[in-house]
Amino acid sequence: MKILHTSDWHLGKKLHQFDLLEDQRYFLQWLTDYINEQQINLLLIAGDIFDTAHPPMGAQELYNNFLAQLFKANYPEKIIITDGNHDGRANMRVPKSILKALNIDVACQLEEELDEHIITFQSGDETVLVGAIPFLRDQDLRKSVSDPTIEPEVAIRSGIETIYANLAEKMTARLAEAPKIAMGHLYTQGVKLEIPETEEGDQKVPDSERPIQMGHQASVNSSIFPATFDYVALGHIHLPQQISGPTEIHYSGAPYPLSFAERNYKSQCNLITIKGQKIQAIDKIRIPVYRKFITLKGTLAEIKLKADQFETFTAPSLIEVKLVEKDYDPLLRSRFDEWREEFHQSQKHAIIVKSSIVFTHDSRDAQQLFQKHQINQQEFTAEKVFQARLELAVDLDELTKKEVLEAFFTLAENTTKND
Ligand SMILES: [Mn+2]
Repeated sequence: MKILHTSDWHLGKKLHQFDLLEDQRYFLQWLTDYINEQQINLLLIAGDIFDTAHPPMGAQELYNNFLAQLFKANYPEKIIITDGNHDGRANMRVPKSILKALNIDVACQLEEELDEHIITFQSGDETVLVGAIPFLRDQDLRKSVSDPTIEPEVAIRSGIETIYANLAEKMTARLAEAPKIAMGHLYTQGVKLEIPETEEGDQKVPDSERPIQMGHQASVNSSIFPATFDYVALGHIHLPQQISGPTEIHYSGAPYPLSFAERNYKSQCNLITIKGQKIQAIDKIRIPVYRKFITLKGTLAEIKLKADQFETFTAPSLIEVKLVEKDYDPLLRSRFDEWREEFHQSQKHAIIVKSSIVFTHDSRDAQQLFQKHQINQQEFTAEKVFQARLELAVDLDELTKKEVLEAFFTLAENTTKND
């Protein structure tokens, strides 16, 4: 039996007003072809199919056409979907009964009986059990811990742990000898949010990405997934990776970059092959690159030189420009805009979708202000300024500050800067 694990499609996502729908269409076409060529029996999607609770029409159409296309084909025989923190529950719930008739199971909220989350899937003479747990929201978890003196994060963690422990027990009771797969959409401790190397030598994913990926949920220790599970199919983290723990715990990662910070991720799906009641192999299946995401940093003169040097993939590359000039120049923005206009008219292989300007020797009054708040001017970003201001807010407690900051990061991510 062949099982494919994917997650975090974020259909409907825009990158600084640039619609990624074509990137998503390209991936779904590849996925449809791959599933049928390889005769995949079961497809697992571990949350965040959509980017928002109310995705644009184009994204919904793309998703519906994808499901319809798969339904007409022989493979997969079944699809199991869990809800992520970005998916709106109502949106996922409405078609649940229709999807069920098409052999598509959707877990969009925690049911009273955990048994309802266990799906028995049979293909030929092989059977697997899948425990499909959606993104667990605070209200799902608060029920299980009634002691008000317990810290919310501790209560959430122990709530999640209890759910997976009970799920393992119930799956064993259902069919002890069958291979067992647990699904989830959550943040696990020890997860890597960093990429090994980038073109500019940046080693880290910017801080701004962390709170978004973590959501409002406490992170769990990988030890909450007992060895009863043969494989844990996770979503929520966009960098594909295996988590060390009692069993095979994997994030499939997002199938394409969703921000410039993710430009060097190598996107994949995980292929799980089961033979004779056991997992025989877990393979990383590379997803073809539709386009390159490129960050260019330097003076306007340097950017102009660099901008003409990329190879073309299936679609034009998307470029983020970080202009860094020494001395303050009030005309730089208009000079850059002019050149960008020319650049877009003169070629078809790249599109500049984001830009920012930093003056390292800026001597205007702003300098004093930012020095006072200990912001290094080279790191002068809206996020840093907001963070510094928030630190001065004596009337807010730490938890509120954390929540306000997360909300700001989410807004900042969705807002076009300097355009
Ligand atoms: Mn998520």
